[in-house]
Amino acid sequence: MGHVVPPEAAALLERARRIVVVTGAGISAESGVPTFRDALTGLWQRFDAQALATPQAFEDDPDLVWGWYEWRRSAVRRARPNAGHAAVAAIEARVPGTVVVTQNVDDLHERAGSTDPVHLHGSLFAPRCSGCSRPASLPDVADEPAGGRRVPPPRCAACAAPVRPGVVWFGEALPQAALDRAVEAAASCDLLVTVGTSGLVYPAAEIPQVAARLGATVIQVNPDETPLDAVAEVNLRGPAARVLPALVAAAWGDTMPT
Ligand code: BJW
Ligand code: ZN
Repeated sequence: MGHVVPPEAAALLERARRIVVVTGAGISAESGVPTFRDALTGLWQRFDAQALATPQAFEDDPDLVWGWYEWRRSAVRRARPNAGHAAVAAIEARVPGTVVVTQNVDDLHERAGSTDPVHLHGSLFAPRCSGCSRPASLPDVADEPAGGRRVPPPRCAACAAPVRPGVVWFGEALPQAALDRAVEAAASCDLLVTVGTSGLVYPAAEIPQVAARLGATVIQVNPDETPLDAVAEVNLRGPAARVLPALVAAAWGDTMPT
């Protein structure tokens, strides 16, 4: 695997009975899905992702924002889960009851075999009406051009309002059932592994803090420092697709599917 994991991290995983894995954009980086804070390219290079992911941006320029989501949906469809996603699924298989909580709007955990990941920030694949909230079907599109393009959002079949992405934008509430599941799991786990998140966006960033406060051990996997360094007992600095398989192998031997 090429990555050395400290034996105490492997021992923590091996001993854990209730595990929560919290993931962010970094776990999908090695699948070629840009993280949220990576510079945008193509049509979007002069925009800041933080400014596009708002209800105001969609209201001001729905074609620009819908086009951005179509472009990302197209990129995710072409991407494949990586060894980091597979390692998370291997932890679930090994320790029943493991809860995967993701901030990601891609479906790479599901495609790697995770059973029922909690999506705190929604999904690229579940658009809904911006007026009446009715679920909308996805437009059947060919791959988006590499540079992206403006695309007018489809109209709701029931009320004709524009269809919006089924994701959580800044200033919007997280889906309550997902947040409840995540907080309950964090409050009752003995080990939380946080992977590839900057730990800057709330309330998601609170979940590892809740676990730590209530006595769980936190392991963090991230090549960079984050505010979560402070709550993590072990910081594994490196890319998820290398570190997570090495961690799983160090805990249980080579049980990873290849
Ligand atoms: C690797 C790697 C590799 C790279 N391997 N790692 C408290 C204080 C201050 C502000 C607030 C607060 N509470 C709420 C707020 C406001 C706001 C907020 O948090 N703002 C902050 C910016 C300060 N929060 C909200 O608005 C939330 N809503 C809310 O609070 O509602 C209140 C309310 C209640 C009731 C009624 C109404 C309102 C909503 C937040 C929604 C976030 N949505 C987004 C967009 C989703 C859709 C989309 O994708 O387009 O979610 S923003 C974006 O950030 C996205 C992500 O899920 C989220 C987190 O990002 P993530 O995953 O951490 O990615 P990055 O890019 O930040 O970091 C990548 C990391 O990976 C880095 O650390 C790299 O080092 C690492 N990495 N390669 C491992 N190979
Ligand atoms: Zn509608």
